[in-house]
Amino acid sequence: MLEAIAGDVAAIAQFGTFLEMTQPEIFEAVQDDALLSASFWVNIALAGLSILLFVYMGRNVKDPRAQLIFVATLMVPLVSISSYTGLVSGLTISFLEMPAGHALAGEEVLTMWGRYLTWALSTPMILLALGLLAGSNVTDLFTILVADISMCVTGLAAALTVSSHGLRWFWYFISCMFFLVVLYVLLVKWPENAKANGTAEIFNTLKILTVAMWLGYPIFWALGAEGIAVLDVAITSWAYSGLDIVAKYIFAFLLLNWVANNESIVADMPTIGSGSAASGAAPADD
Ligand code: RET
Repeated sequence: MLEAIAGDVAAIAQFGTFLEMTQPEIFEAVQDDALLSASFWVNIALAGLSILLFVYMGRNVKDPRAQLIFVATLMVPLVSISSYTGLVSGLTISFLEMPAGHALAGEEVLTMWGRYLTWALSTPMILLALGLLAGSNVTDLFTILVADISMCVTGLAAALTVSSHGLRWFWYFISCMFFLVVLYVLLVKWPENAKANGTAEIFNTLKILTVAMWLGYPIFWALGAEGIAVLDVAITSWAYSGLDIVAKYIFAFLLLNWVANNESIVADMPTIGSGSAASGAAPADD
């Protein structure tokens, strides 16, 4: 009986690390830091404008595959506006006490865990759109999507682990391994498909943009307050927000602009799941 109570107390104490500050207090802390809150509001505004622009750009798109690229890509600013609303309201931010061994050990560090959570929704949409553009087969598409979601969820675990400094970095390492799988499909598998399907030029532009931007996220995680803490929270947040602007809105604009102007190329590509998309040898069957 006593053991059970002691267990409950320990569980509440552990949970307390996440709940020490109330949501209104976190909201106030964000508002008081003009640089930090600007890094959120700028993205809310850009995501809103992007949603309107992309809906307008897609108004005449008729082919189902091109429409699917539009829907997947439109999800990116839709997830983004929700993600940043979560951050700015304090809902998806916590102050976590860093474990021994961390540069800020014992201090309460503002952790924007909502970012990592919502990346698990937005990044698969980016990759789905790219896979459709390249003409991926089902295996590569499934592989990249599960690796990507796993990368985001293990990145979330790295940020939320406060029991051990070593385990924070172990989660980070696991996340990087998943990231390597994502990079492999993007850099090795899909360029072959895109070449066979006549979308190589736009695919390669978007591939370079994506790889260059995505590499920035683990670098800033490692340099920011969650990692070795050489960058403060507001600067790290701006770094993520800046990467987001290019990796999401500029990426999406380039992709959708191309699809809207080249709908027939997309329409003539082999259907995903036809089995031979990887070789590019299959005739269009839709
Ligand atoms: C983390 C930390 C752990 C190691 C790695 C990471 C990679 C994150 C990436 C995020 C991309 C986000 C995008 C969001 C758009 O909405 C989680 C930072 C590898 C690549 C493009």
